[in-house]
Amino acid sequence: APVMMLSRFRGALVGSVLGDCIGGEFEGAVDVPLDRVLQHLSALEDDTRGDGILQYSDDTAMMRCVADSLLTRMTFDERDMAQRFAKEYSHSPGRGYGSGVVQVLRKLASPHLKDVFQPAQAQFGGRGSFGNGGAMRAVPFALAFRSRADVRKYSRFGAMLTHSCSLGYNGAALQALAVHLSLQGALALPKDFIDKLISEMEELEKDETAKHDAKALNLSEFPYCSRLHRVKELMDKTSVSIEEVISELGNGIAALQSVPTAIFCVLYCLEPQDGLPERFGGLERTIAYSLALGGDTDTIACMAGAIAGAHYGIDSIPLSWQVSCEGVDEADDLARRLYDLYCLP
Ligand code: 8NA
Ligand code: MG
Ligand code: MG
Repeated sequence: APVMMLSRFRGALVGSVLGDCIGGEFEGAVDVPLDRVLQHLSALEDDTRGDGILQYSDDTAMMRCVADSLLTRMTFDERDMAQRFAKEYSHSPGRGYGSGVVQVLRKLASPHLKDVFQPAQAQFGGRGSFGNGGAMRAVPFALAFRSRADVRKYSRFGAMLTHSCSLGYNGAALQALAVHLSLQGALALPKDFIDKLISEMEELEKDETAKHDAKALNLSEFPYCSRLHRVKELMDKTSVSIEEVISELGNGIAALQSVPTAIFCVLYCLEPQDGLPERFGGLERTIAYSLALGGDTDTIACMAGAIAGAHYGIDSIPLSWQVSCEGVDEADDLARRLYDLYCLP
């Protein structure tokens, strides 16, 4: 049966929260044996375990601010969104925020701030953050806006509130565009899906600022395009090792080292893979595989979970996983309300 749009919306936000909560277990780990991942996942099915629910981190906390702001303002309002980030941080500072972004979040709390984009621009000696913090919270932009141009434009502005380096905000656009395409069923043709993302990123990376930022970081021009081409090469291989994925695509906290990686996880797990249980559906495979890469596991699983959830829909997500994670019901409610907004004429 075709996956209905509302199911895709719910799958996207719930998949994102699950990736964050379930992936938190291995955040920062260098080596994550698949055995340990599968153990962690089977513990979710055991309702006698009694060690409480898995908590969400900054990824979900900020995603909720983005969704709440878009729903309340019914469009992108940078001041409203900035205030929600600041308020959320001051209310729960212990959610595992990146070490740089907390300075921005403190400055955004000031009622005297004139330009809400300014604190982000002052980061890292004026170069701005290239972390994946803009990308990890970008999903609601794909659910709120119907046109691809709007998804692209507003996901970048939304990221610029904390990430002014083009590698940071273009990573957010890539994540939002991947979810946008997945919602439309584009993962049915994986090669087309990646080609569409490459042509989107060509547009964004031919910009002078993007070229300047890439050069300043010693990267070649069109850094996202070149990673996406590597994703394509890996898709063509008959077998791909974890080491290869990490060395070709990365698993770090930089957006460049995690957004293309998350996209690869989804594409690789469209089909059953050795080492992953046969009873797993595509979304379960995607989250399991994201964790096995190690590194920034909560954020990579969060981004991959959103893209996969938009493809497979809410019914592909085991209930035992959903009840094991904090914030799932709230994410489901946000998804339903974003769907109503999306459907407005
Ligand atoms: P951020 O903006 O603080 O960036 C993250 C880190 O990237 C910074 O702390 C720097 O180390 C580095 N960085 C970014 N830009 C530059 C630059 N221009 N020059 C030099 N270094 C730079 O925070 P963010 O929101 O992007 O971070 C997102 C990640 O942080 C997510 O993975 C999230 O889960 C969280 N995180 C938390 C922990 C933890 O221990 N709690 C660990 C990893 C990641
Ligand atoms: Mg996190
Ligand atoms: Mg993380």
